[in-house]
Amino acid sequence: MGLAFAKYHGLGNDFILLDNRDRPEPIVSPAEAVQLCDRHFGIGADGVIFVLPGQNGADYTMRIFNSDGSEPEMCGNGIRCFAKYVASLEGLENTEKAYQVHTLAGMIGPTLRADGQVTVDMGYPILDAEQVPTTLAPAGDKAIARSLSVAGHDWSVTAVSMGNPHCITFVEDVAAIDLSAIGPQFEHHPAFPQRTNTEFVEVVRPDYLKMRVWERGAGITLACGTGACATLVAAVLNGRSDRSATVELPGGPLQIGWEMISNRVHMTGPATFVFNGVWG
Ligand code: ZDP
Repeated sequence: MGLAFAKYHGLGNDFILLDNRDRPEPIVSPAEAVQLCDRHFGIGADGVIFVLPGQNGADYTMRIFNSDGSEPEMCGNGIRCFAKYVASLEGLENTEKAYQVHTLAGMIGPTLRADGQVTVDMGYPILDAEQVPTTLAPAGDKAIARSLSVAGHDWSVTAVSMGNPHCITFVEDVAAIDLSAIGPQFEHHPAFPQRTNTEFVEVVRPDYLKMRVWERGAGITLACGTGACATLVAAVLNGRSDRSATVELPGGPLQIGWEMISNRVHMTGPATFVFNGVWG
C-alpha cells in the first residue's frame, strides 16, 4: 500500500512530512520514525513531522519525532516546512497565509510570505531554570552565564527554553569546537533532566552571530530554528547582541528578533520542498 510522504528542509535541517489530517494520533510509531529517518536504510531525515487536526482553535496540530524516536515539544525549522506543506495540501502555494498551529509548546504562528520565506511567531522564551528545565540555577532564577563542567573544562553556559531546552555557550571560534565529542556530554549532562539541545555561538558583531548545534535526539544538524531563537535570547541576556540579529548556521542564515514590549521571538527563514515519495 505504501505511505505517501513529502521531504522538505529548512537550511538543510531535513524532515519527512506526513499528512495525518484524518486522525488525531500519529500514523507511524516512534520506532518506525527511526527507520524512516535512517540515512542508509530509510528515507533519511532529522525528524518526522505530522500534520494532525487542529486543537484549541488551531488550524492544525504539529507533532514531531526526532531521528532517535524521542518527541520534542517544538521544532523551529520544522514549523516553517510544516506551513509550506499544509499550504500545498490546501492547494494554496505561493500565497501569503498565516496559520495557527497547536504544538506541545503551545500555539505557534507561521506566516507564509510572498517572497517564499516563512516568518514564525515563536512565542515567549522560558527562562525560569525549573521550567527550562535545568538545575544550573534555583527555581525562579534564570540560568545565565553559569558554570558547567563538561569534558574536564568549565564552560559558561546560559539555559533557555523555546518550548524545548537549549544550553548556549559563547566561544571565540565555533569552528574549533569538537561538536561530536562534547555535544553528547552536554545533551546528557545531569544538569538537564530532559536532556538538552546544545549550541556553540561566536559573536561576529552584535547583529551577526555564528552558531553550531548538537541537537537532543538528532546529533549534529545543519540548522536548528528553536536553537537560533534561544541563541539570540541568550546573547541579549549576556549583553552580547542586539535584540534583532542574523544567526548564521552551517546550513545558512536565519533572521531572529526578540521584541522588548511583547517579549515574543520571531524567526524568518526559508523552507524548501525537496520531493514527494512513497515508503514501502
Ligand atoms: O528539542 C529537540 O529534541 C530537537 N531535536 C527538536 C528539533 C528542533 C529543530 N531542529 C528546530 O529547528 O527547532 C527541528
